This record gives sequence, C-alpha cells and structure tokens, in this order.
Amino acid sequence: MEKLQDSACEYLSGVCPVWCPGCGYYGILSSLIEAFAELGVPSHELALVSGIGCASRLPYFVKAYGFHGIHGRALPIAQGVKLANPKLTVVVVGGDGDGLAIGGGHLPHAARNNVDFTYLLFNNAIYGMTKGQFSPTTMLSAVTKTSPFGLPGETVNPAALAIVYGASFVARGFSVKKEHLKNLILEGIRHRGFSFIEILASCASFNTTDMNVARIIKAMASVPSDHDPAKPLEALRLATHEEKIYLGVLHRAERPTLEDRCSEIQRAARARGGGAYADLVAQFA
Ligand SMILES: Cc1ncc(C[n+]2csc(CCOP(=O)(O)OP(=O)(O)O)c2C)c(N)n1
Ligand code: SF4
Repeated sequence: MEKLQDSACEYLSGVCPVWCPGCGYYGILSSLIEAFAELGVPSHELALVSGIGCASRLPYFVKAYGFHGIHGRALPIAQGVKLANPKLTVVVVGGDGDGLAIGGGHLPHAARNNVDFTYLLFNNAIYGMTKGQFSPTTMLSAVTKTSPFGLPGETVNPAALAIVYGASFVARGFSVKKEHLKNLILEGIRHRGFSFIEILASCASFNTTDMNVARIIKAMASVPSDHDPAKPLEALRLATHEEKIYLGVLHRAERPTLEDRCSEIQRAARARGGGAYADLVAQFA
C-alpha cells in the first residue's frame, strides 16, 4: 500500500492482508481507513461485517469490531448489529459473488428497509477466492474456468440493481481512484439510510479482462455536475450507459430509516396498551 496518513494507520489491525500482489482490494482498504480517519470515529464505535470471499477478509485487517459471517449473509447480520446498537457505524464489505449470487436475495430487503449502514460491494467480476469461476457480474464474453466459451446468462449491473431496489444512496467508485473513493465512502457513511457503493477492482490472479484497469480508465467518466441524484430514472440512465462507466454519486434520496419506522411502530403498539394473554390465545382456540 502507498504511504497512508498517520491517523489512518491507527485503523490498521496489524494483521497483514493476505491478498495477492496487485489485487485491487488494497486500494479499497486504504480508501476505507482514510475515510475512517477523516470521520474520526473511534475504533470501538465501528463495526465491519462481511460474508465469505477475498473481499470479505477485510475486517481482519482493520482495527474495529469485525464479524466474518457466512457466505452471502452479511446484510441480515449487519441489520441485526445496527438494530442492536444504533450508535455503531456499520460498514458491510463483500464481493460480487457473495453479495449478488448466494446473497442476492438480501439486497432488495436491505434497500427497501433503508437500514442506516453502508454496503461496499467489491466488484471484480469473478469468484476470486475459489480461483476464478464466473460471477453474476462477469461479462458475457469472458473466458473463465467455468465459462471457457462465454456465459449462458446476462450480466448483472450492481449499481443499477441497487437503484431499482430502492436504495436511498447509490454510488460507483474505482479502487485505483483512491481519493475519489474515500470521498464516496465518507458520503455513504454520512448518508442516513442504506448506502450502496459498487467498487470496481481487478482480480490480479483470475480476472484482469473484465476489470482491466486500462479499459476502465478509458471508459470512466465523472457523474455530470448537473445530474440530479434525486431522480432515480436519471441515475439509472447513467448507471446503465453502454459506453461510459460513470463514477460518483448516482442516486440519493431522503426517507425514514428502518430504525425510524421501528420506533414509530413500537410507539403505536405501546399507545394501544397491553392485551391479555388469555384473550390472544382464545382467538386461535
Ligand atoms: C455456502 C457456501 N457456498 C460456497 C462457498 C465457496 N465460496 C467461497 S468464496 C466464494 C465466492 C467469492 O466470490 P466473491 O464474493 O466475488 O469474492 P472475491 O473472492 O472475488 O473477493 C465461494 C463460492 C462457501 N464458502 N460457502
Ligand atoms: S484471488 Fe483475486 S480477489 Fe483474491 S486476493 Fe487474489 S487478486 Fe485479490
């Protein structure tokens, strides 16, 4: 990793990352801890939650509470963490396979519930940890261990999916653009509600074609300054552009969080008053 700010180094756990040389995830780790340093949140108020995969190893490397969960289940675990202790800043990390294949059923619910945490989806368009099987974001034409002649199914666009599912903050970053990514992570954490950040990153060992750094640099473009992130259809237009890869905040909306709604429901239930247990049982007799 490049030289980090001293304040950011405070967030390194001392466990050395086990990622391959050249892995795009190093850039994400440094942007993340730089963002933590700028936020100034103490380690004991930070929780990192992950599933399984190379991306999901990140909590080991950061001085914060960490939960290395089971494959694809980081989002519901993080929802429980946040509801149990709303004071924590909760960040979920994971790969495209973890989050969109086995864990794909959880994204719409995290988005519609608008839980106040940030999900960093590391998109290297491959299963890195298990040595190069195609994932939901692999390009149709890609040659992988399990797609020597191309893929049978269409490619998923993570940012577009999050917009359609109703996430209240959706952005796209690139592991190589570290300062830009740090600012996106800061915005995502400061956003009140579910923030989803797709981060493009190459897998140096198994996929340098889909996430070819030179290809992305050539195609990347900043979200135009006159873009209105409150309009989801406009955000979708940028997220699904056929030639350009738009980086930046695509969508942002303000709406009540799960915590707000749960408090309202609890207030309403308490206002109605307790019922008798025997009456409740009698209804089903
Ligand atoms: C239930 C279950 N099924 C399959 C696996 C094997 N497995 C481990 S990591 C992984 C894919 C990881 O890919 P991705 O989420 O894209 O992360 P990357 O390693 O590329 O960062 C799979 C299929 C597992 N650990 N548990
Ligand atoms: S296999 Fe790929 S994603 Fe995993 S550490 Fe190596 S380069 Fe990174």
